[in-house]
Amino acid sequence: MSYVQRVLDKLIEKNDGQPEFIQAATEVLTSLEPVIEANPQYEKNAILERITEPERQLMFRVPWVDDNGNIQVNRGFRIQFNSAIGPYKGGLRLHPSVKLGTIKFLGFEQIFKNSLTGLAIGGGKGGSDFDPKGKSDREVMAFCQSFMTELFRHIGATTDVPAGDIGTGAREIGYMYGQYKRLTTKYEGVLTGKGLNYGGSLARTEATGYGLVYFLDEMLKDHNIDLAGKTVVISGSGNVAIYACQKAQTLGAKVVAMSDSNGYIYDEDGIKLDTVKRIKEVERGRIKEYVKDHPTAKYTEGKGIWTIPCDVALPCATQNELNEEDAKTLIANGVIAVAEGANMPSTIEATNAFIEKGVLFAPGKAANAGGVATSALEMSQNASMTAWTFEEVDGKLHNIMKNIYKNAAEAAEKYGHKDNLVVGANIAGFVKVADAMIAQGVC
Ligand code: NDP
Ligand code: 2IT
Repeated sequence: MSYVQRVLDKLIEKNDGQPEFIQAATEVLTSLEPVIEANPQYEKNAILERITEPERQLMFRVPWVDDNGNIQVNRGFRIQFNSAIGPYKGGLRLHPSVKLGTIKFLGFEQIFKNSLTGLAIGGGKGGSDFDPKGKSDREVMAFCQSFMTELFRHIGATTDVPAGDIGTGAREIGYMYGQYKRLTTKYEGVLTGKGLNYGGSLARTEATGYGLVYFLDEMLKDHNIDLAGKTVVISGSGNVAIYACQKAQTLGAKVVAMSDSNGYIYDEDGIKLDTVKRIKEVERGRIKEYVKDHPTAKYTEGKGIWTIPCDVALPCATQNELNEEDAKTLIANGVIAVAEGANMPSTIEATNAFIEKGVLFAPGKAANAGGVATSALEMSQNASMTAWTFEEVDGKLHNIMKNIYKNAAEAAEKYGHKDNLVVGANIAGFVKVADAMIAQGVC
């Protein structure tokens, strides 16, 4: 039995009830086969056993008082997965579906993503099963303060730097930053995605979505395809989806659909992003309200966004939102490219279906790395007590995304899987971390 298979079997045995983590580990480890075979030092140094075991996993009680005076209890998580190439770095997810296995899969992906950025950031992730939806600002603040009251002792500007993810935006980061400062008396870059008037970086809000489209554009250009004039479908209508839509529209594409967890809108004239931004960023409302402003658009309750014919699909909501059947529908409708804004939005079967049919496929850990890369730029600005212009940050982001594409494409070709960016991204991300682990000895 191969080294990869032995490690995977053991992981499955040891991580009962963590299907998403097993899914992510299976995808990564399987695609590393060629590099593992060519480099026996990885097995000799037990790199796969070590890289799949978090350095530290924190789980804690988060009690807070709601607006009716009742005590609520949530569960907090922070997984400090790998610090071989830099301080732990990764977002905080606030969503009722969050379990230990969710954070573990996200933290594991983050190791390779962060390595791909070329910057000095290790892998980590955290969050809670707290649901910010429908809560008052005061309730969100009470939760965030309680969450940070435990988390603060485990993080720091050169130790572990959390950021946003699903359910965690500027409001939540602000409340958490205030509490960190109060508990530690330190004004430091311990969180990224901060407000612009207290250490945040210009272009961080836009970075994941913009970066996704920069990566997509690079991949299309490499195959002599122009994004301008293409029809695009984007799932989700949160931070990543909104700025992916903005950049795609700027580059001349026509975005015709967006969604939230209740349903999707289809606007054949092209999505009016100002309306989506108002509903989502200002009113914290539902996507169905879009049709009130634009009655020719259509709202459909439930899943089904992938049945809309398009040239480019950008899944930007959540994990496993695009399954094999969705992939077959997209392929039958002529999709040319799929680029993942979310983390692991395509199931393994869906990914394989795209690759087998020659659909250009950009895996999340490469395509959505612009967010964390810009977070690392925010850390640099905080450490040097400077602030760069929007153009400076955006220019660096653009270059980083071009480099990630180039490195992933070259690694894929070098190991005999030309154009397979799943293999290429996993290998390119892995090698840097694995070599650093070997250099640092058994730890
Ligand atoms: P937001 O909270 O801003 O938006 C999430 C969007 O996805 C919302 O439209 C939400 O709908 C939808 N969604 C979330 N969970 C589900 C679900 N279980 N089923 C259906 N729809 C769902 O989060 P982000 O835009 O920040 O994150 C989106 C994805 O991108 C995540 O996978 C995240 O990990 C990933 N990502 C984020 C980065 C960032 O910088 N923010 C960086 C890299 C990746 P609703 O409002 O109805 O819940
Ligand atoms: O999944 C991700 O890369 C993020 N949610 C962003 C993490 C970060 O530290 O900016």
